[in-house]
Amino acid sequence: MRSADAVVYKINSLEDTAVAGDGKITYRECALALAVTSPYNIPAGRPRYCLFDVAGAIIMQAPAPITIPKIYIAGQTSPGGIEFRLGANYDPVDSLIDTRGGGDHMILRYVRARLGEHPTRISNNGDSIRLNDTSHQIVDHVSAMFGTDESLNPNCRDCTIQWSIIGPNMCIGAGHTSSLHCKTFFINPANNITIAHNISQHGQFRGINLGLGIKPRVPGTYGQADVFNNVVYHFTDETGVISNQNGSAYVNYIANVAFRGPNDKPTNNFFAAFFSRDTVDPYGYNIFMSDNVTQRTRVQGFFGQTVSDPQRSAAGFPTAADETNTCGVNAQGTADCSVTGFGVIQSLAYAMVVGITSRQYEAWHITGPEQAMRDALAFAGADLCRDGLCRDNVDQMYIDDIRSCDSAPYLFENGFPSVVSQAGGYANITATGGALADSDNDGMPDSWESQFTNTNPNVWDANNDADGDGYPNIEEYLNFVARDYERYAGFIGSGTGRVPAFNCGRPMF
Ligand SMILES: [Ca+2]
Ligand SMILES: [Ca+2]
Ligand SMILES: [Ca+2]
Ligand SMILES: [Ca+2]
Repeated sequence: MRSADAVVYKINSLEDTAVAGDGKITYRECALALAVTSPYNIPAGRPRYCLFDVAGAIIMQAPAPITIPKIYIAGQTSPGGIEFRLGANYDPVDSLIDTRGGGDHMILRYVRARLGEHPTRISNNGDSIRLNDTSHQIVDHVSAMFGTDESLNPNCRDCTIQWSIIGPNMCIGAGHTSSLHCKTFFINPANNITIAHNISQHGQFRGINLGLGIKPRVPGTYGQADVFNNVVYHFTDETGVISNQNGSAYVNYIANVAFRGPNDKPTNNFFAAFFSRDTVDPYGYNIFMSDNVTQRTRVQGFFGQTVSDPQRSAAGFPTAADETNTCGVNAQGTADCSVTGFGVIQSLAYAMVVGITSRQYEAWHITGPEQAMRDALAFAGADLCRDGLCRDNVDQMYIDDIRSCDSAPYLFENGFPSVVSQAGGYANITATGGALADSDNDGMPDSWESQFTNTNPNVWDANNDADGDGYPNIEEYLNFVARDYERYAGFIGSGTGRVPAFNCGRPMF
């Protein structure tokens, strides 16, 4: 994030209030970049770091749209963890964490955003997290659940969604205008987006629903997404969709795992489905697909399999789509209808959007699908706090549920949930300690600053970068707390533990 005039909010209260001189520093004050005068002065309108000296639920009572750019919400600093929820006075209902027009450059790490039902406050905007027409967004190790519109709804450019747990929604009579709205992860529109190592789970539609481009759309628009090493579990109708509603779609779909759950149906349910509405959408597709394990596809050697299964196409066309109008792309990124249908898919060359001429990742970033599932089950979600690992009861229950294929506990036995209490409840968070001594209020504890010659525990030096590596001192600290030095690259390929049998033992579609 790095900015010479950034400020540090050391959030010391779980309340959703904003009073400059009350001695409480709140999430709302940090999100909105408001002035604080006590216990120390913070000027308004600045790039900012939101650190947490408290643990527990922040119950939002009104929208807190992030419209001032540059914010690093550092859940890893909490002694026990932070969970955002919807408050009883929040009316009309909107999202919990929300960057919108202007709120560019956000890093959001290690928090839970769990909206919950609002049956008497009808709203179409009940997203746990929404990235709303913003750029340069990182969502890392977040648990985004219990939304009534979507649990995670990115509309962004140059953004990454990784190591997060997405869904389930609150689905039936939970407050959306539709009595059944169980649409979990909707990326629309987006460009230059990476979606990796996430778990998206338990819904009807929008397991991973990609609409690339821009809105309102213009001629010649296109967008790229790299979707790899994700786990998608239990979507009844729409496990994955790639649409061309907002532009031509360049997508690399690599080594993901999509399994059947207790209630699903093969009709229209593909990973991924191509959704193209005839000539309404004059855009094309360039899709690279490789090594995905889906409800219809096995990859030889994975999930204990030593021989090839009868394999069918992972991708398909829902009945509402027009296969003959699903076209390829030309060099300018517009539709080329000399190629149609499954011809838009290939497994030989990466899909690279116009202007990109070489791949921009290292091979070790991507594992095979079985290890990808093991890694996501081991590390996804808000699993780290200041004082150590802290995966909460909710994330743990859902991880156990996938590992065991619904045997313990058997979620969604009676269909999709209406209230949080049917879906595992909220987090039980216990603080593991209080604020660490930080004499100069720059967010870096005395004990940490004292270890280094480049930081001074008695001088406010959060934005300095004496070692010249591009990361200001405060980010060196935040990344230290997140243990990026051992975890960031070390996650990939190192996950252990049980993975379920192919398709959770259910027959191939
Ligand atoms: Ca205050
Ligand atoms: Ca300090
Ligand atoms: Ca200092
Ligand atoms: Ca540095």
